[in-house]
Amino acid sequence: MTAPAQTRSSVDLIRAEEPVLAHNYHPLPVVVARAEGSWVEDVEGRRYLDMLAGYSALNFGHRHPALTEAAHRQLDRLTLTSRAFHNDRLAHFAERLAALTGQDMVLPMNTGAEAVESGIKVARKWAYEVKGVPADRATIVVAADNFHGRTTTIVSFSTDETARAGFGPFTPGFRIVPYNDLPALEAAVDETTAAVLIEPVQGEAGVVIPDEGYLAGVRELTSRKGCLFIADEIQSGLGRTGRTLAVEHESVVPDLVLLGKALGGGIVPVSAVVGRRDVLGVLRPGEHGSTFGGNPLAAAVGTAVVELLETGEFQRRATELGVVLRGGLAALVGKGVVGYRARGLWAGVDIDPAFGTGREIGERLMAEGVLVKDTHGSTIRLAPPLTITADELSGALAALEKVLA
Ligand code: IF1
Repeated sequence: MTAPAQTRSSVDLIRAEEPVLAHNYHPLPVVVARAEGSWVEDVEGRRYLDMLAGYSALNFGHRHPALTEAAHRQLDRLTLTSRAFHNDRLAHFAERLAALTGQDMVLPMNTGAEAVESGIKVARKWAYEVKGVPADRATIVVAADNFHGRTTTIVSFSTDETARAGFGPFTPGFRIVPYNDLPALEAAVDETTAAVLIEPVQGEAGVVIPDEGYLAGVRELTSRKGCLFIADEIQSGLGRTGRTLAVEHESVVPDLVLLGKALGGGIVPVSAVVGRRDVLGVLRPGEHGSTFGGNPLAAAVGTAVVELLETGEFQRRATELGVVLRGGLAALVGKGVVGYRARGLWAGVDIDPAFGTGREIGERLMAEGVLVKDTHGSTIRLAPPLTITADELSGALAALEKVLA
């Protein structure tokens, strides 16, 4: 922790943002200056338990020593080559990530939205070249209440008016069906369908977990109808739900898996499409790419992330601490909590509106030294680092009980 002391106060820094920073967020009024593990510290030295963990980008906590060490070591050797040349870190990263996810090939990108865009492009190309869909007729079936990112194409198939309104014209070629509804999916998939793209757990929608059998049903349906199953595991993957991938809860292997967030260890943006050779193999030189995708710093950090997940320790922690989380939330039902959905160390908690909006609960929790994020009015999202201790988690649940009392 050698950063120079910040000389401006939190209030000053928040005020300074207003005229110079685009207003596309409404953050809690905390200005973080340093962090370690599950804890962040603001410019005045107040400490907060981080129960959001960068929307799961910080699954291994802030500045996990194995990850910062990998980054430091790589910073001193090589940071960027572009894909015009090979770099000596990329093969190893791709091998280890493919092995971890049970897939053949990796397409490295940077952000989650880029992984989604890449998955869409690969699926369309596969539809034309392999499936034989007539040119420019490919469709992709998605779920209502999805969240896959912010690009123009991705918001084209969002059902959230705030995310969409004012950003048209939109990209055609998407069909939207209700989530967790296999008959609706069956009706929407036809001979033009390149892929079904879904989140195994819908994060932004409020940690919506489909019925048992849905993911296996999507796999069966897509295989039978001859289209791809693309799982967006950008938020649900890499340990969060107690498995490496959330689809493992139903022993499902998608054709393409989209990864991001935690793949960069909370240090650099790293995303990837991982998938079968006969699908990702449709890409040839010049057809897709990225200046930064697969850069050696990203590959070094990504490899260190894969190594952490190979131990199984974080998946186990998510499962075990998930029991603590669900127990604590169950005890609050009827005492300000209307209901909750949880899988692993990840929960959407519906607050009784009589007790305050999600935002107000977030502000009150902040005063108690706990940081969370609200979604859709009266729901708060809990997704602490998988490194959190049972005591820290119990402390956060006690703080929630206190602010609801
Ligand atoms: C924001 C939520 C989390 C994602 C899934 C792709 C992406 C995301 C399943 C795109 C990104 C983010 C981005 C952030 C808020 C956020 C979010 F509230 F919308 F649901 F995490 F909880 N697929 N999720 O969840 O990844 O391009 O951002 O790297 O946009 O404000 P990205």
